[in-house]
Amino acid sequence: MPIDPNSPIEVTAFDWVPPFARGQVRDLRVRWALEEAGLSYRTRLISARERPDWYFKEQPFGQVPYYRDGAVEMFECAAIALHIAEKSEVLLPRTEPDRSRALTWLLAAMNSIDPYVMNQITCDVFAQGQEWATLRKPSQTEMLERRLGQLADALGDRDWFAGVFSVADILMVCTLRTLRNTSADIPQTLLDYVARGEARPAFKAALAAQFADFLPDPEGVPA
Ligand SMILES: N[C@@H](CCC(=O)N[C@@H](CS)C(=O)NCC(=O)O)C(=O)O
Repeated sequence: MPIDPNSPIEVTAFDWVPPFARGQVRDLRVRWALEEAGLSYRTRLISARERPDWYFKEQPFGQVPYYRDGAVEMFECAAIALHIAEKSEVLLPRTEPDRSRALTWLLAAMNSIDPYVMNQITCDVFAQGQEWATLRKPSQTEMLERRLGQLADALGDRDWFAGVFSVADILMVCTLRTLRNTSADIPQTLLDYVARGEARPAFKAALAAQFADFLPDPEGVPA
């Protein structure tokens, strides 16, 4: 679904991030949900380096994504994705038990997997080389890899966590693919799962749209 400057749906994203973060910023999850639901949207771009004061009145932490749709104003990518999912059966099954499975796995992605992934990224990328991160990393990696093994077992031979593709997979795939920037060992079942998500036309369109919104890297590194 193309970006439409007249769409009532507005997504706030950053106009620039360093090359390693491109394709990982969390507005991707919202864009992907909108693409799956067949809803057009427009973007409002803000600077990550000089975040305007007024923005903190909308998103208290100054983070992206932020979402507006008529009277609806939201932050937190999972809440926004769920709001979009309510508009489309493609994202949230209308019947049980698939619906409750989708909700369960959506929250599992954010509460049971994302914290371990973010801690790993902190050790491997943001705090790389710092003494505390070097000391923390072995036990952090062990905990993460144990959890990834359990997650792979839970998925088993299914394609998607709720049985059918759902909003839960958007959050889970996006969370897992950020591990590419880390040293964690990811079970093949989950690598295949991430590849299935990334092969969806809606994911590809969302990724291309996020890249298209970035200013060129000032150091000339290709995006
Ligand atoms: N819990 C928030 C986290 C949002 C978040 O971490 N956004 C990042 C970009 S992926 C950000 O804005 N980082 C800049 C900052 O934290 O100051 C969500 O899931 O939407």
